[in-house]
Amino acid sequence: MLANRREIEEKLRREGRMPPGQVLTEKFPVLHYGPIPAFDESHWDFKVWGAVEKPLKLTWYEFNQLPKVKRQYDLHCVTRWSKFDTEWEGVAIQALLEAGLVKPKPEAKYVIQRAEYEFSANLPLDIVLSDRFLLATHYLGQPLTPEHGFPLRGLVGAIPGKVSDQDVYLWKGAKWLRGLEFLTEDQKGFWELAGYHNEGKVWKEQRIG
Ligand SMILES: Nc1nc2c(c(=O)[nH]1)N[C@H]1C(S)=C(S)[C@@H](COP(=O)(O)O)O[C@H]1N2
Ligand SMILES: [Mo]
Repeated sequence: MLANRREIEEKLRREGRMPPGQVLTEKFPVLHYGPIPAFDESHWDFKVWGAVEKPLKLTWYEFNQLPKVKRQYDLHCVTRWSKFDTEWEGVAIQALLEAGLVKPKPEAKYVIQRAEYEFSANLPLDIVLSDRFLLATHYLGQPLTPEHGFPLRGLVGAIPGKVSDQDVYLWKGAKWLRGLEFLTEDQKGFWELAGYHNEGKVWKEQRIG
């Protein structure tokens, strides 16, 4: 078992998929600050506002009418575990753009995810618009578990086999996501204000600010 794990880890390193300072995990650790919020469908909404042509508000029912995609991601946590080829499903931001529901203003440059209990996480707009970001509802074919963000989380991961300078640590995806605020100027999120690096790029090991 252990030998096998080492072999897999060695292979990932040889393939250049293991960022510096990371180790392989096959578990899915749970990490967050504060309690797990309850989901109440009658009060839940998903909002988009700020530097967009028109604000958007969707109920859980409406959100689930949007087309969903399946994606695989390599996840890199700043606490030094990495998990590879994880299988997710959710709504791509591109789907919101294509449906005409969200039109970023030309001056929009950043997006801050707003979650339950005032949690937030900031990212540059180009990362949010890329395939590495997903509004995730399912993991391994099942709805998210409460501790991993049910009913909706912002998820940011690396695309397997496609190492990029835009790969950022997992903290930059907000569990229990309730909205996206588009911004013209960057604003730090919860962990960034607590001392984590503002950009959090994994290949540069941007762990603390
Ligand atoms: N709402 C919320 N989302 C959050 C956090 C949090 O504290 N609150 N922590 C982040 C951090 S630091 C990490 S590493 C990942 C962990 O996701 P996981 O628990 O699914 O592994 O969630 C991120 N999203
Ligand atoms: Mo974290």
